Amino acid sequence: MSAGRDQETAVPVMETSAALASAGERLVGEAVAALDRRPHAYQLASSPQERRECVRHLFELVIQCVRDGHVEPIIEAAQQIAAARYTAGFDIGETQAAFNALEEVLWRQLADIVTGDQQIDALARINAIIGAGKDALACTYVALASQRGSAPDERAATPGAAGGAGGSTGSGGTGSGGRAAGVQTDVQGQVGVITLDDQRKRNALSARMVNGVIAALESLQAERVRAVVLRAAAGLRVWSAGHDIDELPRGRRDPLAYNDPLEQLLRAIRTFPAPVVAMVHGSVWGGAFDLVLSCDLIVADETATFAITPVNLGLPYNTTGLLHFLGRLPMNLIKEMFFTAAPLDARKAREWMVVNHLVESADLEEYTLGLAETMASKSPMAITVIKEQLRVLTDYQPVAAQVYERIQGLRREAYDSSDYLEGLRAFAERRQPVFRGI
Ligand code: KGA
Ligand code: KGA
Repeated sequence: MSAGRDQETAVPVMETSAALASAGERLVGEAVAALDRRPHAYQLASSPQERRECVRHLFELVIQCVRDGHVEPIIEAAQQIAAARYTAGFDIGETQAAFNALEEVLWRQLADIVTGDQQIDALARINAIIGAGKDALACTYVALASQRGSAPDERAATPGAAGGAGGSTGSGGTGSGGRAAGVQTDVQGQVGVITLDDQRKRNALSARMVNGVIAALESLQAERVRAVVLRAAAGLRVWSAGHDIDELPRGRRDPLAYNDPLEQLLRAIRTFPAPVVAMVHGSVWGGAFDLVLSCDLIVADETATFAITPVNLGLPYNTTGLLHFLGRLPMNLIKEMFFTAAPLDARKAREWMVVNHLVESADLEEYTLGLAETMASKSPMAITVIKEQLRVLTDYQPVAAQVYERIQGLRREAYDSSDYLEGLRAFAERRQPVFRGI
């Protein structure tokens, strides 16, 4: 993950940090109490005293980040915690819960002591800091786990797949059946290529697949590649079927919450410090469309189609996701695509400037790699900072707390509804859903 993300929240903040620090012991106590009250399914590695120390440590890091105006301290600490938990054989559920409990208490405290625009700023800052910590925790853990779980790809190289002389190859997922299910990573010169390869499930973005891509991005970042191509394996007709519908919560929980693996992947791509190019052959569905739109450029061939399909499932799409669309496409196209769920074909996608380049299938790979190589030959520092500036400028949408809460309330009504369950059931039963609006 890029360590410098969310630095847009770096505004003068002495009042906030002082106000929180002065209430430190009480807030830590409340967070520990909230943590102890929560039902949990994770492994408890620590004593009550150690849990308190952990919460205090996280609290002090949050204060430091607020004061310093950047998120590196919490990222570094979260990476160390993840590595220690992994080495000791524990999962990270306990630390994630500590982050959540702390977030809850800090939000409450800030809502009490800060008002107006400053309150929004302060809440956004806490959100960004704790989000960065949780991201770093999860990504480090996943990267360690997938390094251990990764096996050499037993399959012969896919014809047409990137790789070859001078390239290194790793695998973020393991095989099943004749064709490896998962993620393959190759490096060609200064360009990394991540290949989605789960024909059986049409490259549905399961947690396993997504974590494989996140781990691949992290390893490519460590190798300092200067551009990345994200593609489906050669020969697949479906680029990706979108979020793994089997893994969507069955009601009463936000289906696209902040920590949903796909959401984590979108953030990892958007904050990746080099250009990420989506190379699209075949159909792109639902959350996979959000994924390709989160890439910096899209190159497609004439087989490409794009659909955004939450209305087929009765799923209230998340606000961050809608902002991704708003940042890239005109409102009338967004509405038509969301309201009809109809695929947009490659020619129309070009007309609407969804894709940067539409090329012949036979040329797709060479063209995309050529484009990536051109970007890889330019100044990486200038590219990184321009990408980050563009992200910050387009992502930063101050929304009043009550407006956001209202939107969440409306979304909750939809994902608590019978229609949402009907949408999921209909997909599993391979039939058209019958929506009743309740
Ligand atoms: N999640 C889980 N499993 C999926 C899946 C998905 N998104 N898409 C396909 N599969 C499974 C499917 O259940 C089947 O499993 C196998 O992949 C092959 O699919 O063999 P099984 O165990 O029955 P299928 O349908 O037989 O393949 P096909 O005839 O080639 O059709 C391919 C498509 C992509 C057209 C079809 O599978 C499809 O319509 N999939 C769903 C596309 C979609 O609407 N995705 C959106 C998911 O929602 C989402 O991303 C969000 C968050 N959203 O929209 O808001
Ligand atoms: N600044 C200073 N001198 C320049 C120059 C520039 N931008 N562009 C050309 N020259 C000088 C060049 O050094 C040469 O001087 C003369 O103009 C003719 O150029 O004769 P001298 O003393 O050696 P040249 O290259 O011989 O002419 P040409 O073969 O006709 O080629 C023309 C172009 C425009 C293609 C070539 O000169 C060139 O590539 N120039 C640089 C174009 C460029 O990348 N500009 C961006 C500058 O940066 C910028 O605006 C910002 C802020 N940015 O990108 O962020």
